[in-house]
Amino acid sequence: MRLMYFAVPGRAEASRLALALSGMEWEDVEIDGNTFQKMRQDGLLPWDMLPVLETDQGMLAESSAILRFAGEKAGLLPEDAFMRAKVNEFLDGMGPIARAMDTTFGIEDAEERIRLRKSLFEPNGAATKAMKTYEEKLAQSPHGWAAGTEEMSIADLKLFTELFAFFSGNYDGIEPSMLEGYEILLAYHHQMATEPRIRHHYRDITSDDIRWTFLPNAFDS
Ligand SMILES: N[C@@H](CCC(=O)N[C@@H](CS)C(=O)NCC(=O)O)C(=O)O
Repeated sequence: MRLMYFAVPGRAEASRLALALSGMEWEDVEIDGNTFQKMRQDGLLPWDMLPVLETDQGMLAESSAILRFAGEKAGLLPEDAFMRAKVNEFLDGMGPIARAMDTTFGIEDAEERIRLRKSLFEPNGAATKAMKTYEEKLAQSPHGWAAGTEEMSIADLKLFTELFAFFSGNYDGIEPSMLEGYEILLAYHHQMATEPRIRHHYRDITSDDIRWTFLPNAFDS
């Protein structure tokens, strides 16, 4: 199988993690802008977007669908139907923050882009609202996992990779200091980053890598 996405964590990192933890054979294919346009023109993208997972049964699109597929193979979905639905609820519930960020990508004027991104983290901003909601859900979770599961699930892979990647420096206007005061999220970061499979996956990542936000002590200072 081949997972195809741009050379950033973004909407593919959770699936990359799930694929890695599944033990299946797969290839991580980084796509540049020209290749993306060509794939689009050639009709290779079911919904005209990335990520996609090329499988021997055909092309699978939509990051959450790919994550569910890879997560199932990795044993990262609960057996109980209700709890599996709660995991799906969490994946879908994370939509607003991603959509809010999406509105900033096409803005060419850097000042305006930065202003808009910072506004997402103001008291009534979409990012603030989402982060408070995540904290509430984590506080209610019996084992500290995102969707209230007994074990780590794909909801955790998505929350951990998509949320903390915002603070990597890759998105101008968003800084690690914006996490200050979010003690529950920071404790959750520690829980995820030190989870043995996650820690092992990122064992070769250094602090100058775009994935530094997934390292155990990333936000200590
Ligand atoms: N709902 C889709 C959204 C995918 C999406 O927005 N992909 C972006 C990259 S993160 C993309 O392909 N953008 C290129 C474009 O729209 O031209 C998913 O979750 O996979």
